[in-house]
Amino acid sequence: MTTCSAALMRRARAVMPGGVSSPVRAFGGVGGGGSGGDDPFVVARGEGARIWDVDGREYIDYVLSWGPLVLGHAAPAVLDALHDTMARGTSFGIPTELETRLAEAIVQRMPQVEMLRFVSSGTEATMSAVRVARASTGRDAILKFDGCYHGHADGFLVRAGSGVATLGLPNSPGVPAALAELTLVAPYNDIEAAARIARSHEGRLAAIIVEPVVGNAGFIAPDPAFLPALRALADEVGALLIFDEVMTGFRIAPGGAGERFGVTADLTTLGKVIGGGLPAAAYGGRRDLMMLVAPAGPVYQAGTLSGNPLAMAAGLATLRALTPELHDRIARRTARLVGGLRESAARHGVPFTADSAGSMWGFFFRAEPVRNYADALGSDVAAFRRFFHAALARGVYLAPSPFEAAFLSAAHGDAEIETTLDRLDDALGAARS
Ligand code: KE4
Repeated sequence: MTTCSAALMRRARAVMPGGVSSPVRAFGGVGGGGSGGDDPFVVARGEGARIWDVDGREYIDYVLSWGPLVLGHAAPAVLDALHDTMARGTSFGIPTELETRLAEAIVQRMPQVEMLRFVSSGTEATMSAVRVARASTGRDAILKFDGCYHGHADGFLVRAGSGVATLGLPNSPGVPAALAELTLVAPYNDIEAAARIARSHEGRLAAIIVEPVVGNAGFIAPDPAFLPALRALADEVGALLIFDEVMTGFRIAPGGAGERFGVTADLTTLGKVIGGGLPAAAYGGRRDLMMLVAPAGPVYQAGTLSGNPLAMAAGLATLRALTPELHDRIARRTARLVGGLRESAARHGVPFTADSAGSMWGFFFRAEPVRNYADALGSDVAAFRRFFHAALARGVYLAPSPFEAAFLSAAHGDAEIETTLDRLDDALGAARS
């Protein structure tokens, strides 16, 4: 625990619940939790692949603001775009060309997104996409998957992942039972269970919503047949298929899950990368569905800062820099890191599984592959906690929870990867019980 961080966290806890603006930042998954135990460090600045805390300690960062910073911290292209944009004002609540240009950039990269609406968070994107699905089908129920996290809108806080899983909250108080009952849950990668639930609620199911690659129960890849089967199941029961790509968007393939898996969702939600580190998210998809959204149609959704020029400029600069070649280079380095970690764990005789998709990756302390949330819960969380702190002490910042994913950026060069592998090899040795 660093001294300036400790003092600042004491002040923060006096005026904010747990001293944080989002629960997972409180290190609850690794022994902290806002009670003054292993509290988080307070960050002072970031540049490229690195961050520095308020005591001057340096870390190679693999959380990257939970996904947005695919170019790294303070990327020059993003800063230049922000400087140019803010000189002309920061917000108007009036149409700007910037939001059209970012929308065109997204539509051009993701053919399954024919039209979209910007919002300011992934939560707004997923709640709005579900509203469109319910309006389009006239049905109320949704099917989600155990351990998947789609933001904190009431209906999604049912067996959710990410911070909900980290804090061991089965669901959240404050969500009316009448709403929670509309959210059906199946194990990830279990198409038989999903089909059983969907068919038993035929005529009631508005949408199946899924993380095409799970990043909120730790990193869990779909079985090859899973997403195609969900597409067929949605068509069979007359429900829409929603790919929640808030985390996977522009991380698992230049064109997202549609490109990587060859499955076309009816609606797609995006966030994180498309804001380049500023608050921006979006929902989009089939034109006939999006034309239901006000003012084109009757489905209401609005937002004061939606399409904010600064966020649009940062997102546009990010997507412009993220060429398919750069995407593939980051993906190859991610695979190199994951392969090196597997080799280290094997040398240390540590039960360990790791995987990646593009520039998104994760690991569990468990010998067998993790295919669903139950498997993730069965991993060695105590070993994860020891490893997290051993890595942090060696200048590597990993997600402070076994139920989160990790990321890479364009700023993580070969030198960062090799340094990280050396440090984490040492941390694995130190973390063995
Ligand atoms: P936000 O409302 O946090 O912008 O997005 C919600 C969301 C929706 N869908 C997916 C697949 C997501 O991963 C998220 C948010 N991800 C978490 C990290 N697991 C955000 C970090 C946090 O909660 O502080």
